[in-house]
Amino acid sequence: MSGASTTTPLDVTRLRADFPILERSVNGHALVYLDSAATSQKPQVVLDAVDAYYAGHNANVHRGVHTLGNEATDIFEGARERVARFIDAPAEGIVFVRNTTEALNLVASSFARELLSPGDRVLLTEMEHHSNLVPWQLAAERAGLELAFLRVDNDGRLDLSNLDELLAPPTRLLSVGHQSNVLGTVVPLRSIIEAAHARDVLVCVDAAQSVPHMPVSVRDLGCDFLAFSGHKMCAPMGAGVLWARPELLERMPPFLGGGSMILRVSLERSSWSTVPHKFEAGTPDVGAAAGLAAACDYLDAIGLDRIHAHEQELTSHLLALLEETEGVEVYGPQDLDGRGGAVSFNVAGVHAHDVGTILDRSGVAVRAGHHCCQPLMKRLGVAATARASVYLYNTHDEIDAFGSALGEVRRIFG
Ligand code: C6P
Repeated sequence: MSGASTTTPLDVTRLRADFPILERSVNGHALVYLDSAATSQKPQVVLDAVDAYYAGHNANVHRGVHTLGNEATDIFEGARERVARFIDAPAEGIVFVRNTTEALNLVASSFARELLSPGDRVLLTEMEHHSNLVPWQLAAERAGLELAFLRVDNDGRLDLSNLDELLAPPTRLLSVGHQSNVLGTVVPLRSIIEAAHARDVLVCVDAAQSVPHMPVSVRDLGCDFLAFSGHKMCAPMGAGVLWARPELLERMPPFLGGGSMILRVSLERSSWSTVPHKFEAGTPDVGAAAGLAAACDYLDAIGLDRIHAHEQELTSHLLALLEETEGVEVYGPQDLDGRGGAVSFNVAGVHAHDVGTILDRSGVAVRAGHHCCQPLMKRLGVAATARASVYLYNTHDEIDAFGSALGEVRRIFG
């Protein structure tokens, strides 16, 4: 959790100097990177931490009797403690995985196998990323589960009018995204979790789009599982995190089998190592974990509340600019109430991919497509959207540059 409780504005000019990639140009223009919801850029301190690990300490973990092995283990286990502090959670519940997708597959596969029975219901929402949908479809098929869905209203918010009904038996688990990667909608998790727990329903949170952008406290939320990806919060690709209540991890069977996750192995059967190691089969990505710990230090030193305030200011500017632009439709909440900095839109008569390609000619990077949310695209009645998403290093001027480049799209197709 962030130690800085002040909301003093960020010194973005100074902070941008931390990110070497922001110095480059694209197609003859200064890079305007508005695709951080897909993956964030990395500050030099994170690159240095990965480099320092490989240059000075590289060895396999949890095995060595030698000095390098012990140092690598300390770095890896130190990263676990650091990440736990970042999300204000007990460290023994941190399982290192590759990304959010793997974390959610772990929960769906392992929890469903042992702790759910045929006929049990898992509640999801219409705006989930495929990573929080497909693993549950697979689990439902294997374990005979029923899936149910909270719907999205016309403002792009979750329709919670039938939440109580959907939390009733046979619902056993709710798995929900904290912030939609398409609509930017932030879900009122605290009250949803309270309602779920009142019905003895466990809650799994896909925090891929929230942990990088706002202070998130597991203790405060009271969730049972929380998944996120380091690469969206300034850390390297390959460092993903599942936090789970340790008592649940104790009861869940392993996800993958192999080295590092066992206690004893005979030819016929095996017993498992302690939690969380039971879920970390094989050699982990220690370099990425070192980078993730450095990213936690970096973001906490700035303050997640200040980052959030900065993003809110940019999002407000972005929404106003899109509203002023003729022929543009924005999907999701139209104001800052319950929304973050991922903004999807379409330009009338222009395919989202063409919008993205023309913006790129001006050095502006946005994402275009279904954003791994095909059911949500169906709900919105579109095949694809363009999406601009902001982070701590973006500036007001960059939003203006995006606006000018969007004008070019309208000029070409107008
Ligand atoms: N969204 C985007 O929107 P991975 O790829 O495993 O690190 O993250 C998957 C994932 C899960 N949940 C949400 C809400 C997400 O936004 C994402 C990743 C990216 O551009 C890539 S599709």
